[in-house]
Amino acid sequence: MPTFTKDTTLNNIAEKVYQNQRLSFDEGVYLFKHAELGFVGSLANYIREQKHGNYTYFNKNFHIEPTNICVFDCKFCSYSRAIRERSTYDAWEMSEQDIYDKIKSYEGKNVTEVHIVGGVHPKMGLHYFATLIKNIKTIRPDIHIKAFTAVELEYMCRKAGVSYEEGLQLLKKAGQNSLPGGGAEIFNEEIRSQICKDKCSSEEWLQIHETAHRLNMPSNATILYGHIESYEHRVEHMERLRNLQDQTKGFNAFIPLKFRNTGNDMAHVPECSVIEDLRNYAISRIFLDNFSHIKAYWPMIGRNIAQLSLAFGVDDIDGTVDDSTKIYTMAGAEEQTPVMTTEQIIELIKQVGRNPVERDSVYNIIKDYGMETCPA
Ligand code: V47
Ligand code: SF4
Repeated sequence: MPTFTKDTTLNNIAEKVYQNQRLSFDEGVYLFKHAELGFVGSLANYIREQKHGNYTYFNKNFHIEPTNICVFDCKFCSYSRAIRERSTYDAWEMSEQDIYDKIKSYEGKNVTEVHIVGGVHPKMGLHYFATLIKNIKTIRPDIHIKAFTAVELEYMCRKAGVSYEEGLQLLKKAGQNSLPGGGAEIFNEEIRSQICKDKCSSEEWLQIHETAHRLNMPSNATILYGHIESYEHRVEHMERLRNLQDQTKGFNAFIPLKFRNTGNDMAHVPECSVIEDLRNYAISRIFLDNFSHIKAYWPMIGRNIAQLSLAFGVDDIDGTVDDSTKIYTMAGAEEQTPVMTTEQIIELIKQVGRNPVERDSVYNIIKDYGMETCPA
């Protein structure tokens, strides 16, 4: 077994990784507190290549954000507007027809997924969204609909007076296929009460994902990191996800989201460094042994760091995205026009010596692009 460092605890952790053994909470925290980027990077890359070789996944998708009107007031959110601000220039509410027109604008284009999330609008409820999903599926029967964070779902179900199971069953019957990973933020309730106090609790977030998995609706999971949380909070968050994944196996990907501080009530909190972003990807890859995929969301982190992340445990960079709306751009994300053509995404992956693979929303391979034109 190679020795990486003089630190015996780190060497023991490395040995566990090479023997496919699960790390404990304390070991996860130890990595965050004591391991350098090179150390965690090489362990994460080992796991990534064990699981996926050189494959780097992406899909052809686009986003719809029906509204940024929101009943909640998360301190880190740059994009939501209260209902009383609905007539201000930067608030929007798409009509049903706007949404159908957007779906129709992709006619003849071989996108495979639409990602629908937005603010939690007081007037757009469960039955409204069930009809919307049903009509989208009529217009575009082949498309995979990944929609509604657990935060939106908790509110919809509560307002409609139905259980999570009843609400999700209705949406599934209408044509919703899976759930995105948003709204998880940081599960620790003390931190949650400081950054997003009104919205669904960590327990509710986990219950909704557990219910979805039971109904055969897979989902993703996120973490919002790099603000006022501690390393213990990050590991606690991942441990709770790892426990649920042991039970359900319903999570596809884990998506770390870097806190961005432009235009929100946490603008005084500095953003973390690129080194910390990469360490966070790597430690996620090492700790979440039962998650198949770690995703770098390139519109948020930028194309260059997304490329770098592929050497630090990441195997998925989301998709072509075509996001004309604003959740990240308003928070200061790298990409002001988050859209890449398939050719650009393939080039981005090949440039760093990885093998681009187009996938569908549940990671069936659609096309393997090989590695024939590798970088200089
Ligand atoms: O939950 C909001 C985050 C999330 C900020 O499942 C911010 O494939 C950083 O979850 N700085 C929603 N992050 C988006 C999301 C997502 C994105 C891409 C793919 C998938 C998927 C899911 O956006 C929110 C919140 O954590 N967010 N504001 C901010 N200032
Ligand atoms: Fe609303 Fe989501 Fe923004 Fe929170 S993060 S205020 S729930 S849109």
